[in-house]
Amino acid sequence: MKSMKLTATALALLLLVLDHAMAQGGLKKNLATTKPAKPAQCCDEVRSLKVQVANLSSMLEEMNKKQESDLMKVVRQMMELEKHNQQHEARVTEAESKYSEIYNQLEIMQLQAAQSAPQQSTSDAIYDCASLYSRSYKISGEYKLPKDDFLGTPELNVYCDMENNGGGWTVIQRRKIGLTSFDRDWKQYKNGFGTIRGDFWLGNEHIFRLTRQPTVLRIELEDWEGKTRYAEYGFFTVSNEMNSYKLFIANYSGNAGDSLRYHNNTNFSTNNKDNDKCVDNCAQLRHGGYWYNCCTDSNLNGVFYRYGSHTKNPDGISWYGWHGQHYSLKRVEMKIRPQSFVP
Ligand SMILES: *[C@@H]1O[C@H](CO)[C@@H](O)[C@H](O)[C@H]1NC(C)=O
Ligand SMILES: *[C@@H]1O[C@H](CO)[C@@H](O)[C@H](O)[C@H]1NC(C)=O
Ligand SMILES: *[C@@H]1O[C@H](CO)[C@@H](O)[C@H](O)[C@H]1NC(C)=O
Ligand SMILES: *[C@@H]1O[C@H](CO)[C@@H](O)[C@H](O)[C@H]1NC(C)=O
Ligand SMILES: [Ca+2]
Repeated sequence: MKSMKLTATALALLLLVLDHAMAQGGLKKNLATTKPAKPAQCCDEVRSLKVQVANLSSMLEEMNKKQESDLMKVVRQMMELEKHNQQHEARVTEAESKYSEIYNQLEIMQLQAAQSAPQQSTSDAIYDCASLYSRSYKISGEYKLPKDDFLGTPELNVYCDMENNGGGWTVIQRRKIGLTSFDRDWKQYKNGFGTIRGDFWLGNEHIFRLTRQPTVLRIELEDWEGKTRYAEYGFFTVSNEMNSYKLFIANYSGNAGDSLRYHNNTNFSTNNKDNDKCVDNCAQLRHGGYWYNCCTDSNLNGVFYRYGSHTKNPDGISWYGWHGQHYSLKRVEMKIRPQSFVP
């Protein structure tokens, strides 16, 4: 664009010079009436300038054509990329549904076993994956926790990790597919959303109930290079809704950094409920629901950015203690287990 403008200016200048030369030619002509001279010289100059103008005009035209074709090339490349992206998403969705099918059969068997098991006393109650584990359900997958009148808990579908780090883990959050939006309101964060084998938030109300007994939180992270890190908190609980699901954590260990500490003792915020400690609206800025302070040292419910765009935004799925604020992770899992659990 710039070079085109320059050329246009040059062309204008040249035309000015041409004008000037013509004027001078005219003057010379006037003089010629009194004093005979060589009119051929002036006309040669004008002719050569005219040729140069024609030359410049054609160069300008050529440049315009080239720029147009460059632009078309970029547009075509962008369309190609977009198509590629869509194909990728379709493959991910397809893979997810295949995965679900495979596990469906196994899951039904697990559910039947869990539900036909007799419940004698409260200590035998199935209220999380740890209690299923101690009843010898040691295969990871989706389970249905029965309604418990004594504990006042409703029926709940959960994903149990029965294999990693001793098993008995109830998964409360997962990010791995990236098609489910986590920019949701208070009510959705309260009751939970997403698919239990894919990306989901279990729900603040359920997390509150599950963490009434002393609970351990384990956070597993994976980056786009396939490396993994973890952060574990020996103590984790959230308050009830009246107290805005306020977060308490303690006793960090791990290799990812203590990036939830900054969020300790803060209320939960969503895009329609600003409970953060900031003049800004952190949930709206970071596009998620979380225990926002002012605003983040981690943003595990942020926006899922795919490889290529994962380092460009401040509202991604970040854990500052590992990759800083501008790196959106590829995979996250948050899971809980009673402190008293013995593998
Ligand atoms: C314009 O002039 C340059 C050099 O003076 C020459 O190489 C080129 O071929 C000319 N272009 C046209 C279209 O006449
Ligand atoms: C943290 O760990 C210490 C040492 O194991 C323990 O005494 C303390 O009770 C733990 N804190 C919480 C809040 O669980
Ligand atoms: C958290 O929420 C409670 C009520 O839900 C409120 O009393 C308290 O001041 C809030 N704390 C902060 C730090 O905003
Ligand atoms: C969180 O705050 C509590 C006090 O409310 C404190 O005991 C605990 O150590 C803090 N946790 C971390 C990880 O700093
Ligand atoms: Ca605010």
